[in-house]
Amino acid sequence: MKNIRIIDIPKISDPDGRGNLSVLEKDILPFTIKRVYYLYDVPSDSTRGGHAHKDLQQFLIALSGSFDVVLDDGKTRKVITLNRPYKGILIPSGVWRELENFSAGAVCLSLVSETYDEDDYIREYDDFKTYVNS
Ligand code: T46
Repeated sequence: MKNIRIIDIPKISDPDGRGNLSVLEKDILPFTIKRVYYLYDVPSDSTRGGHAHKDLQQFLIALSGSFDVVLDDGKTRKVITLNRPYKGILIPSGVWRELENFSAGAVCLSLVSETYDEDDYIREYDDFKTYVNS
């Protein structure tokens, strides 16, 4: 499948039992972060996403709870469950994504390579198939 990667985020466990700290520094992601947003209070029967991006690259982390990320590059479809705050998924441009099965209290942090631009979205699956096959 297209260059989708799970990336481990360095985790620093406190030696005195004060919990964990994870940090994303430059060079972990292959893009400069231009925007950050997060999804929360998503009902368990709701789906987010349901589109692809022409240029935007994205890194998703389940900061809390869990959810499934359905990924489709026009040829193959796969599902990755995110449920750890020290692992994220890198989604390149040109990949259809749907986020579903949100657990109670799930928070999805999204770090992205572009500012918001509705023209970068492909929101119809048939248009996506045409786009990837052209
Ligand atoms: C993605 C998934 C994981 C803004 O005004 N600015 C923003 O930066 C964003 C992301 C959205 N919006 C507006 C546009 C819509 O009126 O917020 C509304 C909901 O956006 P959307 O339907 O695109 O939300 P999701 O959760 O389906 O998709 C979002 C991102 O748009 C998308 O890039 O990959 O989260």
